[in-house]
Amino acid sequence: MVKERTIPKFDSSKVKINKEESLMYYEDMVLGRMFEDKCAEMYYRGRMFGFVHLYNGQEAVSSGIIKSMRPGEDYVCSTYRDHVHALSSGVPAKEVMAELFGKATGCSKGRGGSMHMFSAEHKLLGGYAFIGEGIPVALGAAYQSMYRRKVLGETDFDQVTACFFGDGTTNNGQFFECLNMAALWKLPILFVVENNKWAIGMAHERAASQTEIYKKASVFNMEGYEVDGMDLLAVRDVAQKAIARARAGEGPTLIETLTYRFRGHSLADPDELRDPAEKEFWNAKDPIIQFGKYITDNKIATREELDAIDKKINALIEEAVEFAESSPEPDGSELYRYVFADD
Ligand SMILES: Cc1ncc(C[n+]2csc(CCOP(=O)(O)OP(=O)(O)O)c2C)c(N)n1
Ligand SMILES: [Mg+2]
Repeated sequence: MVKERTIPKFDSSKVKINKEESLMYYEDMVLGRMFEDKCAEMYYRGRMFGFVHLYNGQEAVSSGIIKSMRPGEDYVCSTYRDHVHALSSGVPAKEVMAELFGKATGCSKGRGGSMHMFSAEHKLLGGYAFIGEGIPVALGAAYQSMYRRKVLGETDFDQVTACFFGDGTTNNGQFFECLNMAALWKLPILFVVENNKWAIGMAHERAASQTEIYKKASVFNMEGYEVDGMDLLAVRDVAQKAIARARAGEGPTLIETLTYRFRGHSLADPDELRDPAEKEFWNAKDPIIQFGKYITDNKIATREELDAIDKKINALIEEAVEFAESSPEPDGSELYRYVFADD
């Protein structure tokens, strides 16, 4: 029997969520899952190249945080595990898929690939391949929100930034420096740690002197929460609180989500290090199955309605692949375009 860190089960009996909202979260998680399953298939068929890091298992974190924000207005900053954050941010699946195929129609015009999804329109600040690299970028976005409101007097400017990164990244310097500045200047930012227990093949408890990451908030006089990252409603609850605090000018929040990636670190990882009992423990917490059960048990919607969503998303992903396959490669003559903002 594996010993896993657990926290008390979130009490969903007091949650207020209507049908439309429930199905919106469910659909977003299904989109993330099916998109990634299709990526694996396309990668192994040789349609995409380079490193591809999938998000299977962690969907409740992306959907619970991003879908609780204001789409297209609030900022999102990601890592190399960025496809699903891009989808939750509203970047169309076909543009994410085309980016993975390196096509000109991709959201980064085929220049970025898997680890560099970007969309100015959807306020996606990018995926970053160096761990911790996105944290100062997100901090800058939050700083400009504060500056516009407090210094330039744009009083109704209440944009919030969500910055995602992994457990391993919290041992890097940027994490500490940026938490300090965010707390000092009361910036409207959510630092969302996706603690999936592993940094490639390094177990979190072997790398961190304090394994409960949310506790690191206290030394910066910041709010810190631990939350069941496999429970959509628990993540949504903590996100709503942190977003409200940020909008009210009350400053940043560190949210440690306890989650798990169902696949290896990247599609090049044979995933032989992790104990099968550990995988089994976390597989049983599948966030989509859990939330689907909540919806049907509470008679919010029927299984048939959920199946219809699954079918719709499946068709959308097939279309995304067709779009990516039939899109042109970036033109060689345009190699130097989009290097500077003016382009
Ligand atoms: C600055 C830097 N050092 C090392 C690496 C190599 N590297 C790639 S992923 C990774 C592990 C990160 O683990 P974690 O932050 O837990 O994120 P996860 O992959 O689990 O989502 C490392 C060390 C890197 N990308 N950037
Ligand atoms: Mg990790």
